[in-house]
Amino acid sequence: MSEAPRRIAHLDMDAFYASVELLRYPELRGLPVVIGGGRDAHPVRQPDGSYRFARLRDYVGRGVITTATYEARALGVGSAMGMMKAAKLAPDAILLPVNFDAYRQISRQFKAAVASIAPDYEDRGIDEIYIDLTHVAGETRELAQRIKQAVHAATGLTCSIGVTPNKLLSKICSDLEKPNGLTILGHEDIPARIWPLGVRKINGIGPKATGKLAALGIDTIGQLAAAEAGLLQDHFGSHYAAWLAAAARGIDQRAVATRTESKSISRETTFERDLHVRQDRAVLSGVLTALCERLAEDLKRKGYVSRTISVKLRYDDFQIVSRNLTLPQPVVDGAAILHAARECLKRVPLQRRLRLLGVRASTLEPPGAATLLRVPKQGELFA
Ligand code: DCP
Ligand code: MG
Repeated sequence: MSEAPRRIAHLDMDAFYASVELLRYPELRGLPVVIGGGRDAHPVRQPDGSYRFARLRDYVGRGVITTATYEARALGVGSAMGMMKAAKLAPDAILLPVNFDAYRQISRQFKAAVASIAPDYEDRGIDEIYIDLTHVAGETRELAQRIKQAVHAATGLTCSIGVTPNKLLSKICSDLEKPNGLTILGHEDIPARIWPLGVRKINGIGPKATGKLAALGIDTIGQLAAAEAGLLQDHFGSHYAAWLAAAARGIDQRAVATRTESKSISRETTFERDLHVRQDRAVLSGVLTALCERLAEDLKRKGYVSRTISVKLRYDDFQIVSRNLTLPQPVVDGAAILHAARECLKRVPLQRRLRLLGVRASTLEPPGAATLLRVPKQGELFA
């Protein structure tokens, strides 16, 4: 059975943890920087306002590097290397501590940016996703560029994307032109682009299998594709041998495991600083309106109307409250969602500062079942 060709993207953020740190310390751009220090590595604010940064050469301990900027990688240091070993290669490199909260927040932001263009994606962890572009309109290169721009606009960071007929090839390709790369290829490009690469580039061939293959004289993916089936079976068993042979030919039927059909759709924002309902009314009002508009776009794109709108707040003490409102008629446009969200807000205490604001649409149904509720423009928010 032949299927319509798929268009699968793999997106991986460039030097992710390090790039997030450079957003906070832009003066470090262009320098070798490694992430992985503990509390000792916290930059110290100087009287003149600048920071004094820890250097790798001063590090003592058994910590390992989580990631490094490309400038540091040029000196031979990188993920999983012991820091004292790395210090011999790059003594002047700047050392920063990990800050997972920041990475998680940016991770959510880049995924939301992708979802605004291509909602079907598979989450593969903090800095990578697969995206199914098969049914997204647009020419492949233009679409991938648009996704890269959306990620950059949302986070200030660059990513690299591979687009091919399947996940296996896309995962290889997103790495080929890092950083800020875009690699698009089809099955016909495999001999020229994929076969010269080392077998280790295939996700699923680890260091052990790489060593065993090398002992058989198989170093490149092309050599693997040309290997005798019997030879592979003898050394790897029939199951893994069959997978190796298929992988080397760029064959992979796995589906992009998008989140299961959503029973609700939500949008939320964590603020840079905690906001006060009165002093920051204008900001909050703008944020709420924007969240409702984006939620409306999500609903329209996914082809739903919603009968229940909820708001979620997180206070500065991290307590979360939510309120919902079930409507007599389903809504889909931003103004109607905003109206419902404001009704919900009237029922939550608003004395504390807010860290997060979210809006959710649930009780989803296809449009047409009922006439949509339209609401005239409203005045004050957070009234
Ligand atoms: N990471 C880690 N330990 C490792 C490898 C990675 O903690 N051994 C963390 C730090 C990375 C993040 O995961 O920033 C993403 O891993 P990647 O392999 O995608 O590496 P980078 O994003 O840092 O660099 P690249 O530009 O090569 O993707
Ligand atoms: Mg990455």
